[in-house]
Amino acid sequence: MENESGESATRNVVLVPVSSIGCGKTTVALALVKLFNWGHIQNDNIGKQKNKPKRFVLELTNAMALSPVVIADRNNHQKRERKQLMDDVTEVVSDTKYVAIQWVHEPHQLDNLRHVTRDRVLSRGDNHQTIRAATENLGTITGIMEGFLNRFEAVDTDREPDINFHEVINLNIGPSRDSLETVIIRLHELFPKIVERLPSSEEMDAAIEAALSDYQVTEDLS
Ligand code: IDP
Repeated sequence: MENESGESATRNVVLVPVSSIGCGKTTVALALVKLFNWGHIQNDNIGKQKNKPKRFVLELTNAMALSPVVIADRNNHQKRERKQLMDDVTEVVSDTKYVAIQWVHEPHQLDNLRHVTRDRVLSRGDNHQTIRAATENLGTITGIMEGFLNRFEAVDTDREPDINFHEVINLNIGPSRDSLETVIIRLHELFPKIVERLPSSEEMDAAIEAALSDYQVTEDLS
């Protein structure tokens, strides 16, 4: 991790979720947008196109011009995705600080993680572009989800590319309200000029409620 302090940073922070399907990354991102009006680039809103990773970075760097913090909403569950993101963003904005928001996938947590994420994905029914839980075969859905778990590469800050993270915020699978609070408290400590004030508990509750109810279909299956 970089030693450089974030205390004086006022912009160019990219939040990088490291996740599998259903952990709550879009929910937390939507709540952060409600509270802070930060940029939020959702991979699935880009649609299918030839060089989707480049397009994702283009949208991200455009959003960085408008907002001090931008959320790179895709799973980023493999090192090659994190490398592409950091290499391509840094080429455009050299002083970018990357903060990983990792939903920890340690072997002893996987059973619980599977249970929680399957329940969430199945209960959202057909409100999803690619996983139509109400009509798809259960095995197909769990197969797609297992694929993400099998490919998941934990953040390893001793090595490239994760050595380039300014900070890693680790989360356990659980209520997104808890994840939101953990992320905000740490960002306030890391970047006091950006997160000047901690929102109240009621403000965080309301942001999560709104995020859960406006949920828009945005799964990243690439
Ligand atoms: P992902 O972006 O990591 O795949 P989300 O889309 O944020 O995960 O969440 C997956 C589903 O679980 C969504 O339907 C969302 O509304 C729901 N969900 C997220 N967080 C919570 C929670 O804390 N409690 C109950 N349902 C949740």
